[in-house]
Amino acid sequence: MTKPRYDWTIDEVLAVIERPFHDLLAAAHACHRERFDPHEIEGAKLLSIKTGACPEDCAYCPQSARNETDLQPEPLMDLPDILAKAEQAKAEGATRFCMGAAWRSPNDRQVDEVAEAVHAVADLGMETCVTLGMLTDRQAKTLADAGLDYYNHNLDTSPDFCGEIITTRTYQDRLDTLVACREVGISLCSGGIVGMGETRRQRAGLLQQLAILNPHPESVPINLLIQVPGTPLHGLPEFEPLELVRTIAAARIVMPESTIRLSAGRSSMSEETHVLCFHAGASSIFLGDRLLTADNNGDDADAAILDQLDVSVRPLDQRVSIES
Ligand code: SAM
Ligand code: DTB
Ligand code: SF4
Repeated sequence: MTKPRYDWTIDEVLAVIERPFHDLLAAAHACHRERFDPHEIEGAKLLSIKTGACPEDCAYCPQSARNETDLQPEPLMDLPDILAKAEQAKAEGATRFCMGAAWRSPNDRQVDEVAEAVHAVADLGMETCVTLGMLTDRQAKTLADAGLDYYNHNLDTSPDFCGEIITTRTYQDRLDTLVACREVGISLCSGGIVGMGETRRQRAGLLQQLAILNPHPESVPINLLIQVPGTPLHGLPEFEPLELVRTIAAARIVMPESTIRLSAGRSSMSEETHVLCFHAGASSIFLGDRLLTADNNGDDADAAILDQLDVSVRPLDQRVSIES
C-alpha cells in the first residue's frame, strides 16, 4: 500500500508529472486500486445558494463583480428552496450536496443561515459540503456544530502564479481557512484549476502545496478552466487534454488516500479524456447539467461514458463514513 507522504518537493512532483505517459498512468491506476474500487465513482451535486457580485477579483470567475459577464446576481436562497434542491439531488443519485456562495468572507449572520441549511441537508442523509470563502475560527465552529462534513476552499494554483490570477487575497489567507476548518474537525475539499496559462512546474507547485498538508485534503477537485466571456482569462489557448490527465495522475500518486474529483470543464471534454482521467484515478464528479453558474456534462452524457466503463455512481446507502 502506497504510504502517504507530506514532504513532497516541487521537483519531485514535477518528476511524477513528467514520467513517461504509460508509466505515469500505470502507476496512478495501480495506486488508485489500492484504496478505491475502480468500478465506482462518487456523485456530488452543486447548488449556487448566493450568486455573483463577489468582491474578489479571481480572473477565472464569472461571479466576480470585477468581471463583466452576463451573470444575474442572486441573493442568498431561502432554506425551503435549498432543501427542495437537495431532495432533488438525492433523488437523482447524488451522495454529496455542495452549496456554494460568491462571498469573499461571509458575516456571522450569513454563516448562521448556511449552518441551518447544512443541518437540514445532513438530516436527509447526504454528505454536506459548503464553499463560502474565507472563514473565522468561530464561523468554522458554527458550521462544524451544524454537522458540516466538508469545506471546499481551493488553493487554485501555485503560490508563484496566484498573484497573476487574484490580487484581493493572499495564498496564506486560503491556507488559514483550511487550518480553521481542520481544527474543528471538518474534512477538506481543496484543489485547483488547470488551463489558466500556468506552467507545468506551476501545476506541480499547486499539487505540492496540497500534498504537504497533513493530512491531505480528503477531496481534491481538479477543475479545467471554463473560459467565460467577460473574464480576463477568456480567449486563452485550449488546454492540452493529456496534460490534464497527467495532472490527475500525479494528484492520485502524491495524495494516495484522497478522492480526486474531475470537476469543472467536463462539458468541453471528450469521452476519451474522461476515460483517461478516470483511469488515472479520478473517482468523483459533479452530476447534472449545471455546476454553480456554468454548464456541466449532464447525466445522459455521463451515463454514456460510465456505462462503457462498467462504472456506476456509488449509491447513498454505501456512503463512505468519515472518521474524525
Ligand atoms: N467564493 C468561494 C471561493 O472562492 O472559495 C466559493 C465559490 S468559488 C466559485 C469555488 C471554486 O470554483 C473556485 O475556487 C474555483 O476553483 C472554481 N471556479 C470558479 N470559476 C471557475 C471557472 N471559470 N473554471 C473552473 N473553475 C472555476
Ligand atoms: C470546485 O473545485 N469546483 C466547483 C466547486 N468546487 C465549488 C465549482 C466550479 C465552478 C465552475 C464555474 C461556475 O459554475 O460558475
Ligand atoms: Fe468570488 Fe469565489 Fe468567484 Fe473568487 S472564485 S470571485 S472568491 S466566487
